[in-house]
Order: sequence, then structure tokens, then C-alpha cells
Amino acid sequence: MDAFFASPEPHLCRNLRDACLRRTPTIVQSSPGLDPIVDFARSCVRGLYADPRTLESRFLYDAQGSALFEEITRQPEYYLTRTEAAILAAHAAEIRELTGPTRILELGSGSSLKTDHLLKAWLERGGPTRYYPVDVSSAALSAACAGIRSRFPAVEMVGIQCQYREVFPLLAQLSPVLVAFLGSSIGNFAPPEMLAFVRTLAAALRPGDFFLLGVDLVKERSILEAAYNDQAGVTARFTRNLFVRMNRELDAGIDLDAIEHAAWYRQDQELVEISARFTREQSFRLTPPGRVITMGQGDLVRTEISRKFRMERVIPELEGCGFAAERVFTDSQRWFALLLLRRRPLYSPRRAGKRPL
Ligand code: AVI
Repeated sequence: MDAFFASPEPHLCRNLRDACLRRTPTIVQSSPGLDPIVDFARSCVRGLYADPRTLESRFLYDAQGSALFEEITRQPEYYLTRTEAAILAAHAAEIRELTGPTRILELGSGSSLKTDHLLKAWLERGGPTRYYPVDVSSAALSAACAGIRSRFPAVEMVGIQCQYREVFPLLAQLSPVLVAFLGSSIGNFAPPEMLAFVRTLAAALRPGDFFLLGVDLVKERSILEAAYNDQAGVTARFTRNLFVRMNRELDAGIDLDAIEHAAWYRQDQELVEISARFTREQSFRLTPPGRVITMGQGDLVRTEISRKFRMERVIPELEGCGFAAERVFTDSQRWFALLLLRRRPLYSPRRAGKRPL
């Protein structure tokens, strides 16, 4: 397979190169940087002292959180996953037609189930199909790799356990590549973060490479609020799991019975805001660094935002970051869209006279 890789992430590169040379489905991890517990503790302290109180949503995806998220995707109210999967099923062959025989790298791959449609379309056209799922959760990644191994033994695959950005330095060497970022995970970024992410991705790709992006579209409040307040209470368990994790990893001793899930649509910002509400006053301490945090009755801690998009706004934004929209695929209700974007050449005629990207 691919015998290359050298980048600012030497540990990741070396492991990835070795994995590719061995031609075995392997999981490689990013370099051990900050201790994950210290990272989590610092982020929690920073977020719980901030105004408004906010926790970083990346910490929702420990092994339990990733499993709960998979359960969310199967809830009848959570239309996102099945709508996107149907779009992929209908258009994967056309996507393969448009991209040609690229490698596929999937950011935040989770269970990788929807990716089956892409892998099938790639395999059907013959030639090697190379797939690189990237996820922060090693449990989710191992399960996804095992599943793909059994469903698609012909796929050459290397799972990469790291945060999204850590993999960017490798992208140029994976070219020609299609980077898939599905499920509207981009909606979990605040607007400036999203733009920074897309710009960095564009800068890391070679001109002509592809970005397949799933975005959830603005729709009626009742549909959105139902999706984030499922009857079975799985989303509530997902939110509460962040505090379960604080108890387990940071010895916080939080009374979990005094935490309820709250999610509502903020039309002014076109996003679903997801929070944990403390129903009783309580104080707790996170170890390390051992600071006391006091929450009053009714206090909210925001755990996620989930932005909803309008095509007429998001496409120009993405184009301004260095991509050209090649094709937009959507469902009959226009609830969800899959955007196939292409990294523009560094000097494109469209930008003649403007600052080069
Ligand atoms: C991962 N992400 C796209 C989900 C969403 O819909 O924003 C996370 C989620 N949180 C609660 N339900 C789903």
C-alpha cells in the first residue's frame, strides 16, 4: 500500500506508514501529548467557571458516550442519520463517478455504518479501495474497523485514533482523497470554529481533492426539538454521561439524580442548544486540579450546540474557505443535505484579482 508519510506529527506518521506497509487493518494513535485526564479536568474547570457555563462536546464521546450516540441515531425522532444514509444510498455511485478512485478518509467515523454506501460504490468500480476512519474514541473505532473488515474484506483500511485536526498534516500525502465529514457533525462547531476548521482543512488538501460534508437543514421547531428530546430518553442519558465521566475520571462526586437534560431550538441563531440543568444546589470538586465548583438550583451547563444550515448561506461560506461546490444532494423533504465540495486550485479564475488562497 502507501509507503510515505512525513509530517509535523512524526509519531502518527510513522505508525500510519508502518500500518500501511503491513497491509493489515490497524489502529494507529496520535502521539501521547497532554494526559487525557488532565486535558478533561482543565477543560471542565475552564468551562464550569465560564459565563455561560459550557463543556466541550468532544468529551461526550468516551466509550459509553459513543455507544449512546449510536443508540440516538436509531431513535425514531432522530431523523438525521437515516435521512443522510438514504441520500448516500441513492447517490454514492454518482459521487464515485465525480471523484474518481480517491482514497476515503472519514472524520468522526463513529460506527462507520453509513460509509458502507461509499465503500460499496468504490468497490463496484474495481481497483483498490482505501479507507481511513478517524475517531477520538478507540472503542468506536475498533468496533467500526472490525465491522468493515467483516463486511468488506477487500477494503484496505487503517483506523486512526486522534482528534480531527491531528490528521490534517497527512492529507496532502493521501491525495487524491475524499474527506468525508458526515452526520452534520460540523453543526457542533460554533460559527468561527467551523470556518477555522474548514479553512484549515482546505489548506491541508491538495487542489482537486474532495470534501463530502453532511449538513442538517433548518426546519420546523417541533421536528428539531423532538430529535433532541427523544421519548426513550437516550439523548438525556448521553448528556448526563458527561457528568458520569466526571465522577469516574475526576472523582467529582456529582449527584447525578440532580441533573436533567434540556434541549431547545434557538430560532434567532438557528441552532439546537443542549444543556444539563441542575435541579438542586450542589458543590463538587474535580481532581486534578481540585477546585470547588458550586451549581445553584436551575443552573445550566451547555454541553453542545447543533447548528442547522441554509444551503444558500452555507455554500458561499464554504466556497469562501477555498472549496467549490460540485454537487448538492438532498432528500425529498429537504431536511438534510450532502455537499460534494472540491478544493479549488490555488489561483482560480473566479478569484482573479483577489488575494490567493
Ligand atoms: C454528532 N452530532 C452531529 C449530533 C447532533 O445531532 O448534533 C450530536 C447529538 N447530540 C444529541 N443528539 C445528537
